[in-house]
Amino acid sequence: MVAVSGQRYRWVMTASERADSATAQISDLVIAVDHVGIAVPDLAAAIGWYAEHLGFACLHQEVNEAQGVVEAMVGPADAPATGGTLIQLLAPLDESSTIAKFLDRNGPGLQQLAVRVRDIDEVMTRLSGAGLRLLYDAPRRGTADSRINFVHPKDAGGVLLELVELAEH
Ligand code: KFV
Repeated sequence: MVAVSGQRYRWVMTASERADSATAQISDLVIAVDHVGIAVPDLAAAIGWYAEHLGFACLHQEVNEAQGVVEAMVGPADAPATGGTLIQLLAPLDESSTIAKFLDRNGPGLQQLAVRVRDIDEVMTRLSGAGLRLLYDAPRRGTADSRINFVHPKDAGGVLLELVELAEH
């Protein structure tokens, strides 16, 4: 069941849909490319760059202490209504951040690809069952109270692949 919320399109799972997840095709559980994450040294400057050159709005900003980032979601102003793919700008909170390490090694650039899923627990079961390494044993808190996990880049063609299940607000 697709529901429209104030933030974006979401899959709001009914109890029977959740029960059906175990037998669903993986293509039924992986809904869309949610966002592409870009490591940046200066969040305000990056938000300004996307506004000036692509006309993107800053749709959400937060600090995620556990992930060591200050982040902003930018994209077309109507993306919340259409469920369109966003760009996540990720700046390090401090030198211990994974983003600080990424910037030191690679400089600014693409850090991750995030796919939107429903029932992240079932998707994790499928992927770990297929031999892919997940970074966390259980989903952790992501942007706007989403539930997230990551597939190790060495098991995903050199791409840090995030799984994100949006919150049901
Ligand atoms: N993309 C591709 N390859 C990568 C990579 C990346 N982002 N990060 C590391 N690698 C490669 C690296 O080049 C190296 O290859 C290997 O993976 C292991 O690197 O051929 P090489 O040289 O052996 P490590 O272990 O040195 O890298 P390290 O940085 O210590 O750890 C990598 C990883 C993926 C485990 C770490 O970055 C991590 O835990 N990432 C998940 C958490 C995260 O990225 N948080 C920031 C975003 S927060 C977020 O997205 C949120 C809040 N949200 O809701 O969306």
